[in-house]
Amino acid sequence: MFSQPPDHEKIITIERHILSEQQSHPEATGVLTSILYDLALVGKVIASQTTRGGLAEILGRTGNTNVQGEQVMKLDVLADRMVYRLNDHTGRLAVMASEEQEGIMNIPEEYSPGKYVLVYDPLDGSSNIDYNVSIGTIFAVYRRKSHSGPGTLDDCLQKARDLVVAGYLIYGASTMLVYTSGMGVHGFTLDPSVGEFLLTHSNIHTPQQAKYYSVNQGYEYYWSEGVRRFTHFLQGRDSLTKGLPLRYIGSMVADFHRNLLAGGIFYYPADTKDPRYTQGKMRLLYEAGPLAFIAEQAGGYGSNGMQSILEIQPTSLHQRTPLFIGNRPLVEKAEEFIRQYDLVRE
Ligand code: FBP
Repeated sequence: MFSQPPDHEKIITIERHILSEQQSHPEATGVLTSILYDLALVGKVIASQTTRGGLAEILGRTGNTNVQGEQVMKLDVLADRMVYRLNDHTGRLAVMASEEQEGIMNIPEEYSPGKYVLVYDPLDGSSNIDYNVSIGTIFAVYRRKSHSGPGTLDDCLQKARDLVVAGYLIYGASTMLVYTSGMGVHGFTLDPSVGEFLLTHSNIHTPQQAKYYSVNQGYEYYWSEGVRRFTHFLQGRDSLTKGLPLRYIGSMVADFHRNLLAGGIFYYPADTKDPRYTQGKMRLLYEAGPLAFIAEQAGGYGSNGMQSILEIQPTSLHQRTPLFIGNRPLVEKAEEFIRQYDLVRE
């Protein structure tokens, strides 16, 4: 049974979309277009595995622990290798950095280094892989700062404000690629019948009215007073506002994506439960930074509770940060509670 051929009027591929964007950038060389196309291919390859789940021998752990001190899942390794292999020979990148790798990843000597830098979280939501819950890949592209030769650590440690492209892939009921190159946020859905990502969500803007709040409430006991009081505010406990429903998937990409489209706030504050997370759990470079860049392009805001994530200068590849991201009024409210109840006591 042939599926209804797509309406050719609606067929806007990533390439066509970026080429139309490029028209307003006469200096553009098309390299960024190609990098995004490479990442779309990554998405197709990973999706071809995730959609087959248990059939594809990709579930479960490898038995190893990564630089974050977390159990490494088989899909973490596959996704990490996929992103690197599909990008190491293109001549477009000078260096890469991944959540799964301790240090920077240089371009193999046989290939010439390019002018861009790719940092990425190959598989976000690892704890959900075995339970058929949406997971994702987060990516961010910078221009290199060094002039030539192999890229450096310094090329990777750039503020998210200086990003040229940020995006994520989400492997859920459908596979989507959402990106911004600083000209709005656009979503593409993978059409398995043609094997192409097609534009389905143009110029995404977060609705003014927030619909959900997303946090692992199970950790409330370990939060600061400011964060606890902010959560009570969201719940309407202070009877000043009607409470918001809680929605938490445990895959940040999926929680962020829902709130980006429906309106809401996702936060992962610092907590005293796990000594690793006293500065938050999310990684600044390849989780909080790119999503904050996207949020701002969609009319939202990303903060560490005190300042914009986009303005934080990274000092190490895997540094963590508290994260509050989504509708700007709500994120600013979180900053207000933290300023009022947490900063005073120090
Ligand atoms: P990774 O899976 O990339 O390590 O990301 C961290 C993450 O899984 C987020 O996607 C998610 O929001 C959070 O951790 C869940 O943490 P917790 O289980 O503590 O709520």
